[in-house]
Amino acid sequence: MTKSPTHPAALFAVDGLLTDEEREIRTAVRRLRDRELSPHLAEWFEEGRIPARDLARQFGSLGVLGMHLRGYGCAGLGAVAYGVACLELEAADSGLRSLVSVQGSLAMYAIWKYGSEEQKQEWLPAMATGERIGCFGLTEPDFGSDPARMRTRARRDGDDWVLDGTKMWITNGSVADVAVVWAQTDEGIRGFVVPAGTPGFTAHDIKRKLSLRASVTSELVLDGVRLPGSALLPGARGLSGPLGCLNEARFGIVFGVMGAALDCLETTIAYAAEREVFARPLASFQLTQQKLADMTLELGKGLLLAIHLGRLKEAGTLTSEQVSVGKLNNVREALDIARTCRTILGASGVTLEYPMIRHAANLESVLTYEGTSEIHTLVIGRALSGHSAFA
Ligand code: TGC
Ligand code: FAD
Repeated sequence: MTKSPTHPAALFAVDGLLTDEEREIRTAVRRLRDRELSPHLAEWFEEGRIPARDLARQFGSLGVLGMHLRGYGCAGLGAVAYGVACLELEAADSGLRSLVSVQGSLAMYAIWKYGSEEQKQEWLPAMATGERIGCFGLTEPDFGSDPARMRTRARRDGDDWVLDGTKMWITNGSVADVAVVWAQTDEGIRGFVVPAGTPGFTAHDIKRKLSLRASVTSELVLDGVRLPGSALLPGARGLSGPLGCLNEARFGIVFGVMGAALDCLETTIAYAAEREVFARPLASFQLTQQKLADMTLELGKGLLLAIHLGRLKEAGTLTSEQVSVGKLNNVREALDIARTCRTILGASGVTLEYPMIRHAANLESVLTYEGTSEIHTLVIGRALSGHSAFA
């Protein structure tokens, strides 16, 4: 006997946990995804190139750039609404969600949270519309997990600052109009707003990536970059400045990766219903059903965790350790789901005709950036044991 299939998210009644406004945002982002993004995803990934400016303007028109920030042209929406938008974007491609995360949660957030009124007025409205693109330079060639040891240095020269150093693996780097750059100073780590045209500032694309191909990743070189005193972010002192921004972006990833997982699972369920092996639908075999059931459990738990963390964020009680719990769990499970879905498609699963190998390849970067899985494990371990494994 056959029954009509149930959608995986329906088993967890996730829809009922969202407000009408959050569902409307989901519909709007999904519409853009279906019409403007999905037809091009395989091509952008294969070519390793995206129309970043056009995309930024489209995301700006939709209102998702800095949508969780208040004022300066931003919508001031809740954390779950932002999360739902990340989920829908990452169901398209992690690289496109990254463009939005880096713009809104890293570059815009840094200026919004730590910037002067003048910096906010100058940059945020144009970044919210996507007219201007931002990047966030924390990682260096020798210091990724341990940014406290960064070598980039800013020294005072009269009223000016002069920056020297190299930042590596910077999303949106070579298409950015503005870079938020973190540097050592005599008073500890400070942040700077660096307009892309400043003499001594150059950005080069990193080539031959096999993950996050639909995303611009660059090296930033700062060679005697002279900035006025007004380029300093006055509100950020020490490593807590950049780490505060990372919390925002990591939160978006908790939701986002569930979008990649859901896209894989939906595609796989449809494929397994159609594909016949041994003269029966692939979906009718117990081993396939076990994979589908196990993946649905992890997807549902991940969605519930994301919404729970979102409600905590809206209540103002979310801790950075709780964000680590969400980032570690949901990225790990999404990657596992993408790989398992790939097996169900057999050889077809290794092509760009289907999304799983693309999502799986992308999720390898997501596992590493915004704090590797090992770093989040150690953050949780520190919370549980009281002992820091970093010191
Ligand atoms: P630690 O001694 O633990 O902390 C130094 C200061 O920072 C504060 N702090 C935080 N503040 C806000 N949010 C957090 N998550 C925080 N974690 C720590 C802490 O309270 C302290 O403040 P204060 O005032 O006492 O000075 O620092 P540590 O040197 O031991 O390092 C801790 C560790 C390893 C967890 C941290 O360095 C870390 O998270 N490393 C990972 C680096 C990372 O995630 N980089 C990401 C770069 S950006 C990116 O990848 C973008 S990808 C594109 C996309 O998002 O789509
Ligand atoms: P390392 O820090 O060298 O780590 C190597 C390995 O050692 C990892 O497995 C790590 O988990 C492990 N390790 C490190 N410390 C410990 C420890 N204490 N105990 C046990 N194991 C440990 N950065 C930005 O600043 N801005 C961006 O926009 C940005 N975008 C990115 C886009 C992409 C596509 C990628 C891949 C990266 C991006 N990054 C960005 C950089 C990213 O944040 C770093 O790659 C990440 O923080 C890890 O640093 P690393 O690559 O230097 O690895």
